[in-house]
Amino acid sequence: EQQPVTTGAVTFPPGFLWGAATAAYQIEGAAHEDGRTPSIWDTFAHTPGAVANGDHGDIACDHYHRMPDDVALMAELGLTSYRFSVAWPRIQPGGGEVNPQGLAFYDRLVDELLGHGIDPWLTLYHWDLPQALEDAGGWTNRDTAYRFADMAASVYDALGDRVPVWTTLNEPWCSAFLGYTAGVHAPGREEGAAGLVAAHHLLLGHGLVLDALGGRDEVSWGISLNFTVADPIADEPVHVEAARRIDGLHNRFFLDAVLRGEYPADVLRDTEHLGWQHVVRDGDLALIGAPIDVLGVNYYHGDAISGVTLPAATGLAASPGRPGSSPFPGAEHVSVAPRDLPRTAMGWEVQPDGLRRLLVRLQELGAPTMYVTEFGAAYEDHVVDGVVDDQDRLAFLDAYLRSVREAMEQGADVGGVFVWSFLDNFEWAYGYDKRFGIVHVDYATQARTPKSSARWYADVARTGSLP
Ligand code: PNW
Repeated sequence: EQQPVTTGAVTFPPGFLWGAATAAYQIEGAAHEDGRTPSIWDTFAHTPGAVANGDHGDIACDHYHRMPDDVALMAELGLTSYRFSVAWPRIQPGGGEVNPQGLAFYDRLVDELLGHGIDPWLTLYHWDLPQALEDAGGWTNRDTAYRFADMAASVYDALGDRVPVWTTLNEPWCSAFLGYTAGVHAPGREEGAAGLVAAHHLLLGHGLVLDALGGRDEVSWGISLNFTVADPIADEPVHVEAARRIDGLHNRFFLDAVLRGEYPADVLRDTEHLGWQHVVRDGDLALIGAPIDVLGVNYYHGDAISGVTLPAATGLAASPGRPGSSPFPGAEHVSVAPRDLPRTAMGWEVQPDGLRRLLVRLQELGAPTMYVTEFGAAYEDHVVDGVVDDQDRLAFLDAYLRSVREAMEQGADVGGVFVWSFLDNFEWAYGYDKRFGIVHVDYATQARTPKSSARWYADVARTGSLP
């Protein structure tokens, strides 16, 4: 089923969006300023052994202080859109009362973007839950969904007049299953079915926000989900069944809830013995399945799935040092089998055709207009005479974009793409070791240097075509 990736010039339709993405905790720093209090990621990162090298986001890219220069650089690179997230612990430090100084930062950011002709795309939750709310149970506590809707309303009151596109959650699969089941992301809980409970409450939060703020003409609403393309390693029942389980937990659980207001019957059956389903109350799924305007698609790689536990299995839980538990409750026996494909510095397979297949499938499943809200790669960058000539990342982005264009030719309605990431940044459990930026950051000096991929992407954005 893999198709060869095209070569030669490829043109995208007029109006196609060329963006880049970041997230608050990964770039902002200023962890203790203007009323901000710790999030679960501050706590987790400061827990010995949780993050590579003991790295944390106290300073990160110092974007909080360098925001105007960073926006000027985005404009220089010709980005038409910028996807960022707001830090809940700046907006509601204790999870409740609003902190005007925290909101003011995003007010300035939005004005700065608009002043440079860049569309702000705002994500309400990219993983930084106030620690105070985690202390009350975090996403395993239903009340957190209501706190989230409350926070969202405050942000919307302040910025709803200027931000055209809003997404509720970034990658709830990661928040739920890496955070509460595998324990490799904050809050570091390894509690099996807690991931399913957290996933439901995250989705409920999404639904409550749509209920309160959605359905207006002025702005678009959506959610960014992270997908895999799960292929059985061989056409044998044990592997086909395993791939179905991974597809169910990773993709369809979130997709069916959001697009159709139901959880997939097979996933409910596979996880029934875990006793989590009583948290789903009457009416929840109707809220969760409310119409959205855009679907954010985050895609890095697919997975070759084996139903037999492999000794050298890779990739099930992202963490440098700690193996963690399986992030797939009810599918603990499943392994990811390494394929003979090139890999990025994350160890992730370079598999551009997976993105074409994914987008075509999502279209068939009835997705609204899709935006690839994240694609990109970490590579070992080298600064030579002030230049980062990242031909590997450039080739990766080129191949994935060709795949997007092919999907569009095959009927997928895709309105634009966002590279992950604008800047090198705090790569969660991997800390600063892994660099995803099209702009290099020297953390000692905070100097920004656009890599070759950034110059190339600027040309792509300017011409709307791949050379
Ligand atoms: C996404 N996994 O994270 C996030 O949205 C970004 O914040 C992040 O920097 C980027 O992708 C690169 O990792 C993920 O283990 C982290 O499957 C881990 C996984 C998936 C996505």
